[in-house]
Parts: sequence; structure tokens; C-alpha cells
Amino acid sequence: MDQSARYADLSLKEEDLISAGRHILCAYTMKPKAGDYLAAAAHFAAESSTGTNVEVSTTDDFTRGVDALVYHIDEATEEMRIAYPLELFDRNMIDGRMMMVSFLTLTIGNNQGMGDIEYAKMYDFYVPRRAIELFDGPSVDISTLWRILGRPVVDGGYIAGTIIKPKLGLRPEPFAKAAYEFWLGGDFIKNDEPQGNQVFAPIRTTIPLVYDAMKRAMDETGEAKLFSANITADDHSEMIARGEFILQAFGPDADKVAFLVDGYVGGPGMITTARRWFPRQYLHYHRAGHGAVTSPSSKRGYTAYVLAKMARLQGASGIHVGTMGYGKMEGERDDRAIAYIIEREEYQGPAYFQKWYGMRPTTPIISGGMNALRLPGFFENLGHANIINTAGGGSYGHLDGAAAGARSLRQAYECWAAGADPVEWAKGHREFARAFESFPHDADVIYPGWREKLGVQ
Ligand code: CAP
Ligand code: MG
Repeated sequence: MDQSARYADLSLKEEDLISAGRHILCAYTMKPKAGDYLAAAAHFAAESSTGTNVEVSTTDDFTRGVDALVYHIDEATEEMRIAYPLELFDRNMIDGRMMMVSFLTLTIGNNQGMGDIEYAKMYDFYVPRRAIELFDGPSVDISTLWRILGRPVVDGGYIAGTIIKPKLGLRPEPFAKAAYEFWLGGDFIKNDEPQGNQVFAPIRTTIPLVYDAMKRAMDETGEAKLFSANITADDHSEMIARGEFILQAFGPDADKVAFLVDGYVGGPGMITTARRWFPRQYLHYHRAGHGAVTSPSSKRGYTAYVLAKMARLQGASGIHVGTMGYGKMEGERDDRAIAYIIEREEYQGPAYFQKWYGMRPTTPIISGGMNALRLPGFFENLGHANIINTAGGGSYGHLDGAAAGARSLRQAYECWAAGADPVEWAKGHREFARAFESFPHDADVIYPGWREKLGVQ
């Protein structure tokens, strides 16, 4: 059934929709299984709003007034854009706010399995000012961490971090020892995304030991330290129990605790639980699993850019944005856009120019195969270093241990900030130089001839 007469209006002008501020706009790449492109797009819009695959007798004029409407198609580039009236989106009974699960269930829900659609993937969306007002947004941002670390609260610069490795298998004492060793040289430690309350490392035993390690490292270095503790759990009350225990365990230093949530596998509700129950804590969104939909090899779902933009609306203080081709995970240089859309007050995305109307920024978190050698090129590409970097292998794989690994990360940042040649910089910075010997394959690829220049066999 061709529903384009109802669910498409190609006379609509995008600038009018934006200036009216009454719609969320979504841009998709879409291919029909067969047949007319506009008809398939219209059916997609029907299933994503008020319709189904047939007319129903209960439809009235009000219903028609909140139809999602296809307002642009380009079959040659497999592109369609749909305007979703704000009225379609579910609102909290308790406080009237919008919720991300409703955005997802409409704009990227049933439409992902339609029999007449080969594939559809959202690559950008636009929210009007009213929606910005109605989503939580971050309650804490990187300025809070910079303040704790004694940095300027604007452009406070690079936060050198790690992930406790191995990913799983450390019992409480070796876990805390690994944390202590990194903190002797670095700023920030996170749980790895699967680390929680495994029977060989119960939170009730591990967390107090981690706090003790933090206190000793802070005493020894005279510097504040940060820990991002994983509170991911299916049960909302379990998350709260974990968060409350961790804050009590860190006591007077509870402000130095961020909460890590595996937000992609956990879903939007898990992020909101952390955001609303612990609004004073930095909310660290780990996106493990996102590649199932965001990978360039996936033609369905949504892009990593869309994921990051949703995370800011939900209130993530920081989200992993990938390593833009410099680390081990999928990515490329132009993934800078994923950082820019969450850290800036406004940004021209792949389809839409988005203003954030003062919504706090979300920190780009850079993780995945990073080490000191890869950082200078990364910063050059991004154009700044106002980020949190977590390097697991890049710290615990350093020949001289985790503290040296941490120092090598900071020295890499200082090298970039000074505009220095990394191999020359290595001559005066031992831990950075030893990163070349720790990761010789990277060194050979990134800095050919380094051995002769550094006098290493
Ligand atoms: C990195 C990491 C990160 C992923 C996240 C890991 O460890 O802890 O979770 O890389 O990827 O488990 O692999 P390494 P992304 O530093 O040892 O690679 O940030 O792209 O979501
Ligand atoms: Mg990890």
C-alpha cells in the first residue's frame, strides 16, 4: 500500500521545520527491498509514528496531525529525511521530561526490521531548542575533574588515564596494586567495562582497597587522583546499591569517583539511572557493543556520531568516541566530528547544524589500543587535548611498569603541546623514550629510523 500521500510531503522546507522548532528531524541512509523509493520511505515513516501497513478505521484528524513526514529523499544517494512532531515522544509523568528510549523506539525501532526495507541507518538527527530543554543533559562535565586535579577549569588539558588490565582475573589485592602503580604517574583509572562484582573480586573487598591505593598515591605524589567505578547492572536497585557503597567507601574523597556505565549494552535507562541518582558524580558512558550498529560495515542502526549525540542529551559527562584511526578499534580521522558535536556549543554535523543552548558538554574519551607513541598524531588530528585518554595496554604494557607508562602518556601530551618532534623529545624524556622500546612495532611504523636516532639496538 503506497502511503506517501499521507506520510510524505516533499514540499516541506527543512529551514521552515527548524525555525518552527516543533519537530525532531532524522537523516537516514535507506534502501528499499524493491519498488518505489518514496513509497518505502513513507511506510518507514508510518511504522515510525502513527501508522502500520494498512489503513485502520480508528484514525482521526488529530492522529493525522502528528504523523511523521518524509520531507526529503534522494534515491541516488539512498538518503531520506523524516520530520517527527515533538508530540509523538513520550514524556515522564513525574517531571514532564523527554526520554531517550522513546526517541529510539520511534526513530530506530520497528523500522529496523520491516519486510520492505533492505536497510536503514540513521546518520544524523536534529533536536529543536524545546527538546534540549526537556532532556537531562550532563550535570557534571570535565571542568569538575580539572578543578579536582588542580588544573584550569577552562582548557584544563589532557587527563592521563588507564583501564585496570587484565580485563578480568585480578583479585582485590593485585587489582588495588595495579591501581596504585598507575596512580604514581597518572591521573585517572577506570574499571574495564566487564569488571564489576565478580566472585573472585567482590566490590565490597576491592573498592576499599582501591580507595586505600588512591590515598597512598595521593600522599606520595601530592596530586589528586580519579577513579571511574563501574556500576553497570541489569537491576536499577543493584546500580544504586553499588553506587552508594562506592561513595561511602571513598568517604571524604567521594568527589573523586566517576561512575562508569556500559550504556550501549545496558540501554538508555541505565544511563538515566546513574544520571538522576548520582547527579554529583561524573557519568562515564562506555559504549562496548556499539560496533554492532555503528560500524561502517553495518547498514542498519545508527552511527557512532548519533550515539555520542544521544549520550549528551541523556546526560553523559563523557563518552568513548573512538581513536580516529590512531588506536586498535575501527575509526578514521574524520571521526573528529564525534568529539566536536559533544564538546562544542554548536556544530555542523553530516546533515544538521545543531545548537546546544548551553547544555553542558560531554567529554570525548579516547581509548582503545592507545599508547604514548600514538598520542602526538592523535592530538594533531583532533586539534586539542581537552580529553580523557585511557590506555590500558599502553600503560601496563610499558617495559618499566604502569607508573612509567602513565608518565610516558603525559610526556607525549607535553611533546605535542610543545610542537616538538617526538623522537627528539624522547631524547630528554626517559619514559617516553622507553615507550618506543615497549611498543617497537608501533615505533617502526610511526617513527621509522627511531632506533638509530635514539641509539637503541
Ligand atoms: C581499551 C579498552 C576499551 C575499548 C573501548 C578495551 O583497552 O578498555 O574498553 O578500547 O573502545 O577493553 O579494549 P586498551 P572504544 O587500552 O588496552 O586497548 O573507546 O572505542 O569504545
Ligand atoms: Mg575496556
